[in-house]
Amino acid sequence: MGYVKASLLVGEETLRSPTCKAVCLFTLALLITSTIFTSIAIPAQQSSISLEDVKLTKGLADRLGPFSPIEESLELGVSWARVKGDQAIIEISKGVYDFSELDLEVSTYQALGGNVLITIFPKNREKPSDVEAYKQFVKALVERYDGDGYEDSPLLKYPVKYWEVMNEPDIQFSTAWMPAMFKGPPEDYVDVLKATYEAIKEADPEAKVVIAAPSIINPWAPPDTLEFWEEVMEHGAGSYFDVGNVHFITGTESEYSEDTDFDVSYYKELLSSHGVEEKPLVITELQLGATESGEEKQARALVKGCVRAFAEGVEFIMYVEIKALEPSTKLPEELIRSFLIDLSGRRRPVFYAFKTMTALIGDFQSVVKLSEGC
Ligand SMILES: [Ca+2]
Repeated sequence: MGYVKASLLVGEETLRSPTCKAVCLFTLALLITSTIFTSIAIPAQQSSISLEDVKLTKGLADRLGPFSPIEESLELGVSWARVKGDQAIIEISKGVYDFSELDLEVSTYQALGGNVLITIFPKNREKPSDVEAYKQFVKALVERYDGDGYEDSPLLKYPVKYWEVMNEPDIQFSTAWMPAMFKGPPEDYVDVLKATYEAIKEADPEAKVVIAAPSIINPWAPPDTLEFWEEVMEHGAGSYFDVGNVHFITGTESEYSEDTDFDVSYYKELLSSHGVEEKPLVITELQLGATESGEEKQARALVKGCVRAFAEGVEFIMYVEIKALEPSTKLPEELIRSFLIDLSGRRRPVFYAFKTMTALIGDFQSVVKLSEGC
């Protein structure tokens, strides 16, 4: 493995946009690894694998997702996939688990070099009435994919080490295209987080527990959204996750600037204001909407925002959707405007910006902020 120290000027160098200012916006030194990727086929029933081994496995040094749809993902050079570990689907009767669908999903991504984060959902998307039974489910789930050779999926190629505890639990209402994410007050979510954390660590002490992200975390967020997360932190959530989590969801280019860090700074303030120690961060949902006239800005903001987020300590970022994966009639206009490939199949500038970014910085090992100007 060799290392190349490179300096990246984010802006006109990357996107060649005629509207970019000629001056430096954000200069970062990136240590880009030139790792020789070798496919490490690990028989599922052999010796245990450490977290460090995972990072050396094919494709796992990459920092971007999603890994779906597969063909476009391979072209874009992304590697992170996010799949559901849903108790309602897996626990077919009390204490009886059917992992067949998830086994296949995980192994498909892994076979192509993808890294997998699994989002855990308790049955009914609420605090379980039987917490111990829920913990047994979580332990069985983690044991299935931890790669320690004990009760592993026979299809497992390398371990799953990142586990997200539900999704945007502050969304407690359903819409035509989106179910309620959680039913219950903030303290109930903390109870789910605690139970999940304890079960995960019992099954695999090396695993990383990722807290659910707020649906919105900025000064424009609805007051009840911010209050939900204030209360989550006040109820001691900080002791029950290893990795913080941010979502940045926008509908048009008017909702973000090219100076964005995808709300990472607001999230850090949320944690620090409640005495939560600094933690690594991930962005499990990024959505940059743009009208046709805003597509250039969308492309620039993607690259600049990703670099700024990485500089703030974000480990990996997953874009919400590369293209429509279901009939567009079901989807809101805001989401459609964020696709890298539009409904006619046209690749928007943001698609090429994404592809260029993964080629240039997809495998960086560390990032250091040198200066910030303009
Ligand atoms: Ca195992």
